[in-house]
Amino acid sequence: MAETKYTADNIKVLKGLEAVRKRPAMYIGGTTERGLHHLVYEVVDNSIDEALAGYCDTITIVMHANGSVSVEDNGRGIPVEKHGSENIPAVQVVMTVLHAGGKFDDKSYKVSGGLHGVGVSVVNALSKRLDVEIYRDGKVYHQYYEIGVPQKEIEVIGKSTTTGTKVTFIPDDTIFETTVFSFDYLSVRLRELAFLNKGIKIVLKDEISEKVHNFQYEGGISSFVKYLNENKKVIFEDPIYICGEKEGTEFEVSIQYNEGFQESISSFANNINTIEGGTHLSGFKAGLTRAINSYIKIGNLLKNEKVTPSGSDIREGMTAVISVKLSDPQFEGQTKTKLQNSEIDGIVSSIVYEKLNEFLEENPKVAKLLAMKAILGARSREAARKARELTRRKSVLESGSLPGKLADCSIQDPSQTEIFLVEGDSAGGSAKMGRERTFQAILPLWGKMLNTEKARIDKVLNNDKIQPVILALGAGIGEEFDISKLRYDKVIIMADADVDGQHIATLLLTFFFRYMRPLVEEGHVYIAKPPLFLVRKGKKKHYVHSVEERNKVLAEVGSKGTHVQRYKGLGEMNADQLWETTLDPEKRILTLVQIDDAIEADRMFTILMGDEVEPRRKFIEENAHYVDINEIS
Ligand code: 0RA
Repeated sequence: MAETKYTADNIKVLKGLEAVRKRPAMYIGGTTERGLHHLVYEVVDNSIDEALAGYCDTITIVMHANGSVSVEDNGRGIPVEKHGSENIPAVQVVMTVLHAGGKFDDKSYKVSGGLHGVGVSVVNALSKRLDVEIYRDGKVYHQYYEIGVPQKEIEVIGKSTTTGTKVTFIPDDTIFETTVFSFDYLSVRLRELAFLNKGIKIVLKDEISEKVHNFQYEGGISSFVKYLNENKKVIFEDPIYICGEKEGTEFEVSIQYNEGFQESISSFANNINTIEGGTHLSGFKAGLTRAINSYIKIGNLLKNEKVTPSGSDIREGMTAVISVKLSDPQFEGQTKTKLQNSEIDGIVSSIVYEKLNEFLEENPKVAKLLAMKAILGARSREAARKARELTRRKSVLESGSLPGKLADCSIQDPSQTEIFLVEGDSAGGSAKMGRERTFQAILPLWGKMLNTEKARIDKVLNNDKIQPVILALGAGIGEEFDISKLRYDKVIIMADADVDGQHIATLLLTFFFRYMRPLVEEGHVYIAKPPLFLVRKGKKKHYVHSVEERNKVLAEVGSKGTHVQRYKGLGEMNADQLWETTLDPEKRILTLVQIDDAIEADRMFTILMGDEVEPRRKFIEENAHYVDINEIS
């Protein structure tokens, strides 16, 4: 851009982009895989805004073979004429000025604002190269940038019969830890966006694998709820759908109940998944509790029952998606995903109360079901409370008692210690002998582990397989789970690599996810990976963890005089071998259990542990990466 004069504005622009490159985490949350994918969402958000303004119905995202990604929409096209008093095309302002986004179109609020709404200029600043093509006024316009800086003036490169915008960018590999996009990662969020913005067609294509996903849901968030409940037995077929508008805030919710006991509410504000909840969530809960309880009262359904349903009784077995769109969202909390706007609480609770009352009046069958379920929930809560009191008396906190089978470690400082949950008594015995007892504790598990997906909390608390785990960890469960009381830093599941072992591992993970979620979210849960084979040649021993690795080692050492032993289970290893392969921090392989996306993980556990068998088989065949397992040593 030899022609450009460095006006004060230009310098400001360069300063802005420089700030983004210096501290990318401030703008996109980080430079890991998550931050990388955030770039795509940022560009897509602009197209979603164009769609919500009513000008666009299709967004196509393509992962190209050269590692770039393009996002194309059929909206009006970003304006190309000179912007305001500045001598720069509007599109260049959008691409280079922080937060310029849709600012010159203030008729509608920018729904994608907030967490993601940093603007496409941030994507530009963090891209090795970004190309924008605009289809408008019968022409195709083009301009490109390198690390945010325009490389030429915008120019007309052809004719067009349509309108729209296409942004293609290739992330800067000096900024990001990885620049490889994941189809599955993108797919989860794009599907979510299609649910949240009913009718919009979102297409995701991968040029390399030739995979294509098409998302378009005329049912919007009701389709979302059905998707989440896909493999659960629902107690009524059509989700309840409620929406309303008040003081410029739009709110909608879809509710369906299943035969389970979990409460699962996914909340969104301006399309952002508010993991930490906030005022829209509290407003929804308040409105729901009030509506159901007033229905129960008016119908005198409680008769002479002593307990009144609480909010959580009413939400037992409920799957819901709530979505609010507001003009000036404020976020707080650790991950800035908690909606803060105080006015939203009252707005949402009054919409929900009013509209749910109408629904209950018009749908007496479903209304009765919900009321009865709530009353039943209240009764079992009472039972659970009694059970808990019993357990608490027995618990570590009060009596200091630890489970009989636990071989505890001697160090007291929980940040230094680990506990192995070991499948089977014989492996448990070897582990007890082979461990380093100062910091490693062993708890053998035996028999049939309870499927906590299908049990109420009182049953979980009293289960003789689960109770030792709760007592050993020492941090309680459910709403009373307190991670600061955790007795070990690492909780390591050690099971055989066969189907039974995987089943036990999954049951334990389900239990942790449902009843000790912070344990998983804060990265305390690991899976030990015992070797599958021992390849021995002379005195040299190689423990290997897969068939491929075995073949590689065999090729390296040569087959003559080589002996291969296959381990069928942990029980076949003696104490020394167990130490060498699976316990020794220097040599073992541990996989950290990580939750990338709580909504998808929730669905996954439902499928893995829920009622229906066929979807589970299909799911395991297809994928299981939402509890993403990253290998660390
Ligand atoms: C402001 C005004 C107009 C279009 C857009 C923004 C726009 C931005 C993006 C970003 C991605 N796709 C987009 N599509 C449109 C149009 C103003 C007019 O034509 O009157």
